[in-house]
Amino acid sequence: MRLSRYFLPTLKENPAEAQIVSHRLMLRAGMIRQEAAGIYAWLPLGFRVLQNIEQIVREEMDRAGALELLMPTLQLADLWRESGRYEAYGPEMLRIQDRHERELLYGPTNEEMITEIFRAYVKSYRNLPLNLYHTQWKFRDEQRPRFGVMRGREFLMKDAYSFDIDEAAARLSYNRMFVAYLRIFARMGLKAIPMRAETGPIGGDLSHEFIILAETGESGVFIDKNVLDLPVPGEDVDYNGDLTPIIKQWTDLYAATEDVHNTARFEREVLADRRVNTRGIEVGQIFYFGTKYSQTMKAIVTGPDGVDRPVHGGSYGVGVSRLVGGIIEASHDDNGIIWPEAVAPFKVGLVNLKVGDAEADAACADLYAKLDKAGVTVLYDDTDERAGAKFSNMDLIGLPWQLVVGPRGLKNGVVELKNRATGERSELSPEAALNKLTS
Ligand code: 5CA
Repeated sequence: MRLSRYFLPTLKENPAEAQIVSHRLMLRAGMIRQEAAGIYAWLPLGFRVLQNIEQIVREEMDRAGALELLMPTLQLADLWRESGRYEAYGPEMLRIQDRHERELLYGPTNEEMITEIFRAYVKSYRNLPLNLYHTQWKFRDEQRPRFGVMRGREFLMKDAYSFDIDEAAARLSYNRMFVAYLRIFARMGLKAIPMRAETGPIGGDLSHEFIILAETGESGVFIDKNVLDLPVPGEDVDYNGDLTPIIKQWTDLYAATEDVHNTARFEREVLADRRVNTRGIEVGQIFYFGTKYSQTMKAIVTGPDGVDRPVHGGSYGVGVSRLVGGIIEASHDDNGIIWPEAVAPFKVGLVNLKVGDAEADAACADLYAKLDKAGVTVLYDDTDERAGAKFSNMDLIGLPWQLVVGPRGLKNGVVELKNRATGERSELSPEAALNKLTS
């Protein structure tokens, strides 16, 4: 992509309304635009990151055996009356009427709708286990939308729903999602720690929140610091095998949000020098809620013994849009964002120091074409801004690599490659730079 043809409305000044660094940097880097309190338009650069995150989540959900579908944002109020949550959900729910005065709502979550889909088709244990998911916009009329996309009113969530014949099978489904979540966040360069948590309006008694540590986070957390060094399962993890050793390893060490924190247990189980009390950002939450929805909504399956019973369910959310802010909170410096390669909007920022110089233009065109051909995403700064402004812009938007090309270097046969995360720079031939970026 050529910057001269791109839409990247960066800001020089710090926006006054932004209280935390990720919100500030997302606005300054031209990633989002606020359209109303807690409602954002995703500009091209931000949208690329959002899509990269969504894709990682998709790949790991698919690997774990979940099936993707897409449910609508609008739902019938009557569906929520069946579960009893229409009234219970309160003012956070955005209620809407259509021209026929039919009551609708903008979905804050999809337990009711997926249960309705499930009960329409699935009648037998033979079709279980089943895990269906989608990535769809949600609306929650939060009392205090804040911190940009971290606590929005409209936000993108991946939500998955599992169906099993009994509690034992449902716990296996829960474990599969637990492991998939470890992988999802690790692939984004995050250390997300599963913590025992409260279930709130979703219900049930088994739940973990996945939380990344950050001073600006909204949740207070207590952890054994050894949990930070636990290994994340590789992509060869066998989802049909026994996952309990992994779950045990991750749940044996103390890690809890302040809502469920138990001081006595913390002090008994964790040596003083390993106790950490800090804050964190909840990037995902998983729930096992048993027959809470299937009982009221009559999602009944026949077991191998011929007896009918309500299906056992769980739900599993990832805050896809919140993650964009969360990753920035975890990875930035004074100059701007530092994207982990897996989610970066482009891998390389190609900087032409002297647009109009025949040699520099030709070298950049050649590098750009070759990188593109090798499948490496490039943002090519072909504008006539001065060098200093180009550098600070590249640092701000945080692409993992900056490839700097100017007439002076070319005379010596070299270009400069800078690693955004380490700040390390090296001078090397254009071919060597290509090799490094494509290998
Ligand atoms: N139905 C369940 C699981 S699918 C559910 O809704 N869970 S949740 O309420 O915990 O939301 C899932 C994830 O969405 C959270 O972990 C969080 O990362 C994200 N999320 C929740 N509320 C917001 C919000 N207001 N803004 C941005 N992200 C949010």
